[in-house]
Amino acid sequence: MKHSTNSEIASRLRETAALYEMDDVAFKPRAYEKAALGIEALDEEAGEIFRARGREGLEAIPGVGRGIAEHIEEMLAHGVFNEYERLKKKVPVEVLELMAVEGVGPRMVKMLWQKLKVRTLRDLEHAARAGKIRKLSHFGAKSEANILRGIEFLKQSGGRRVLGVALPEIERLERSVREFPEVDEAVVAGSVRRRKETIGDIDILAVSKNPKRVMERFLALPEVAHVYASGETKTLVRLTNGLDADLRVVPSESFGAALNYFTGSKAHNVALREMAIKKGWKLNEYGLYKAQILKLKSQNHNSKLKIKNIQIAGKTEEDLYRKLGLVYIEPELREMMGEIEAARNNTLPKLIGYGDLRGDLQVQTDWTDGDNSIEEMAAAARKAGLEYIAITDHTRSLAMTGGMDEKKLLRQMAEIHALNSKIQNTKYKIRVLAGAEVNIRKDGSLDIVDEVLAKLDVVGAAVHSHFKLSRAEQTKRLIRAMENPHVDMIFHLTGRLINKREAIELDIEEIIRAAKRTGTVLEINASPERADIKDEYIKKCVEAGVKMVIDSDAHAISHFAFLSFGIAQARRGWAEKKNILNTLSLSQFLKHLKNTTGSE
Ligand code: DGT
Ligand code: CA
Ligand code: CA
Ligand code: ZN
Repeated sequence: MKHSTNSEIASRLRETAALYEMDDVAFKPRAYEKAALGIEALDEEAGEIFRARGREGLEAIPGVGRGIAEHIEEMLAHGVFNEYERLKKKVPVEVLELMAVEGVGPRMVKMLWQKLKVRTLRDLEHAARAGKIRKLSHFGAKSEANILRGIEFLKQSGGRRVLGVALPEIERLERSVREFPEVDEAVVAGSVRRRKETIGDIDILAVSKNPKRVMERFLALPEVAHVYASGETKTLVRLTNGLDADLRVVPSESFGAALNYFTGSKAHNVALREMAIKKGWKLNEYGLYKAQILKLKSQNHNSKLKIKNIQIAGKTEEDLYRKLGLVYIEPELREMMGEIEAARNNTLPKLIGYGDLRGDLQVQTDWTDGDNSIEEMAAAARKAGLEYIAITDHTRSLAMTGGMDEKKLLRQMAEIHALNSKIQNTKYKIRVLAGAEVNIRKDGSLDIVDEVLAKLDVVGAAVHSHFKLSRAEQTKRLIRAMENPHVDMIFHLTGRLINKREAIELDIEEIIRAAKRTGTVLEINASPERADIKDEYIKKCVEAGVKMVIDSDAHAISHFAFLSFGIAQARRGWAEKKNILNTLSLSQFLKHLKNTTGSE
């Protein structure tokens, strides 16, 4: 049996978490869940870590303790581990597949198995359509309908993966290919390079003089589970994580043209090709060509004409755009949203850069559902290059997260002030702001009184319940929250979870007008499954002059890495530095908030 890859290990750990939860075991589910996250965030294969540094190396992975390290070692050798098999025997079903349906949790999976012998997604759909679920105790017609809706939603997502979840693994694969001795250059193209929020597959482009050897090495990678097709220049495989990957090898003189072609989008490519045709040229994945007519003198003094295509660009993307009369277009903009026109007129935005953020305004701690203390989060943020963060733990109506009430908020505020004075005397400079992620109630009022909100440096308000209100009601609810003079920003406006939960219904134009009128900032939440607000809405905010912030929504020290996905999203929405407030210094940032009486 093949060594387990990181994604296989993470899935098994996640499944084990669910299996324990079915049995109401305390603590273990969370521990396995954390270990799965730790494995997913690695930029090295666990197998390599084990080979290089043994058990100790595994135990150094965040979230992995002694016991789970042993399980990983077992998986590296046999693909499974004992404890997993023992648990799985009791409920031998496709746990993760079933739990992918929104609203279906471990306990429900167990009951569906015991009562209806549901093992797979198909079984679940059959049972729901046959009206069997509503007849179970604890279930009703409503949960049956919800399950069917969830299944429908899953089908629509069509197997597309969330970029931020898949990216670490994709980048590892990119590095592996780049390190093949015969490869001069390798880049991931396609929707991954355009940083689309979800991706259909992975397109890798490599330059080599020995494509045959490159393909052989590619097929021998441990991540490759199945080969669909393999030729000299093109190979298509399925990876162990369930994603498909495409590898193309091109000669170096075609690299720019091929990169451009395989980055897409299709519509963007088609538009470029038409521009080339209008100039009398030809554009394909090998280059931009001009036809040259050669006159060949033949012996009887009649001349023969021959057409030869001469490459006029193709080694780099920059050359290609320049020859077509365009300035360079960043991959995140290549969606036919007006970028070609803007490139021709030299009016493209100067996009916010990946190193431009100086603060993070949504950070959770162990005061509620985060893993780490305020100080640990501050230190990690500092390490991630930030100058300020706001601590924004959930407020009371989110009871399951141990939400903060007014008293607890005031206590936390005191601790934050104490921490700031302590930090001032140390070398690591970061400023911690006191904030909160306040719940917006059904009627648009908040669950923390104004007097306490007034004392916080930063207040974010968010919807965490009543997701199914009508568009008119939902819009009114949000606008009422924005009208509160203490609410500086709205967190994850639409509440969607990609592939899991649909966005709430909103009149976005009206929301943007209200944000502008009230001076409320809208958040771009960088947590991979949220990516909320989406690129299209960001562009509308840019056009309307509504300010935004990019937040990690960190619940653990490793989550500051999410910020780059938020920046990608902002770039896809044509945002410049000036549109994003947390590119500013702390003092400048605070001046843009509604309520500037904070502790600055
Ligand atoms: P995905 O994989 O669904 O997330 O989206 P993409 O954009 O990565 O699409 P994919 O993987 O089908 O193809 C990669 C790129 O190759 C695509 O963005 C543009 C280029 N491409 C593929 N098929 C065609 C085509 O039929 N015509 C043109 N002009 N370009 C194509
Ligand atoms: Ca693709
Ligand atoms: Ca593809
Ligand atoms: Zn939230």
